[in-house]
Amino acid sequence: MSRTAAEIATQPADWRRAAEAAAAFEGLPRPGERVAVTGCGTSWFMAIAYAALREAAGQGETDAFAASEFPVGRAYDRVVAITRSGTTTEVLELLTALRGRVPTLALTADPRTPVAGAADTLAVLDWADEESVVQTRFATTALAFLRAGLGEVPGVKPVAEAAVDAELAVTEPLPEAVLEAEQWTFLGRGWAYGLALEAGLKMREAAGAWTEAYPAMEYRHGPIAITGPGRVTWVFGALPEGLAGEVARVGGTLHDHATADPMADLIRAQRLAVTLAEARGQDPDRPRNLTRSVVLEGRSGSPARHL
Ligand code: F1P
Repeated sequence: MSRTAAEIATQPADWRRAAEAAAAFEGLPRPGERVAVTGCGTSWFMAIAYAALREAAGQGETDAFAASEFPVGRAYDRVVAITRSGTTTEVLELLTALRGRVPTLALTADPRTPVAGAADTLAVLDWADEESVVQTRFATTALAFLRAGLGEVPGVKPVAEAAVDAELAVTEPLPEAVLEAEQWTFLGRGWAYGLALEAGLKMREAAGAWTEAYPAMEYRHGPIAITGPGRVTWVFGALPEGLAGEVARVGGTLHDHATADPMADLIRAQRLAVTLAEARGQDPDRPRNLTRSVVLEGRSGSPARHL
């Protein structure tokens, strides 16, 4: 078994621990604060999911930005950064720029990294750190931590229930038609949109697969043109009315697990990415052209140092 597959399998326990940690942690955004959440790659997509969840919880306006595109001139009460490695240049530069102007909280797997000095407050989720280059359990555990910190969110299961769904998602066989497809489009509404983005990235990172990801209601506005026989449309969370019929009309395969927590369904997409990588003769632990973290040197066109 690859290290990536082994790390994917620990997520139910990782999320339970995240919920306990969140209950004891003081530095989370407070209800009513105007918050921005940030990160790069997978961490940015978790930021997008959390921002939508926090607004759904009625806890205040919450924006999400890729760290490289963060509007530093805007007024926020708190900025939350997610970085597994603690070394990503864009995140560190942003935290440095915000120092003394906005209180910052960083979630990381490794407190012995520069992020410890760059953020005002640190949440260390080291039990979810990964040997794998592509992120799976750290990302969902960071989201579980933030999600648990929101308390009750209307229409969204508590993290403990999501962990029960995750138990099934780590073991249940993946449908043949999904495994054998040549293309996958991931969709979601609300916070599940961030998870759709992450599913698409995971498949690209681990398996070099052709994936697309959209807000579910945007799918009919063009992207459905991609769907057809041998191609999958995968919906996280609630299935929009009429969508199943439209996917069937164009000959696509629909995957939806509307009753399962969307974060648990992301585990299925992570497993699909690993299975596909192996089927294509790639090593999921050594993804093509990728490294654990991207550190930019010099900052003006000079090459990146991949850690
Ligand atoms: C962010 C990240 C990863 C991505 C890639 C490069 O890392 O963009 O999500 O998979 O390997 O780094 P981090 O800031 O969360 O450590």
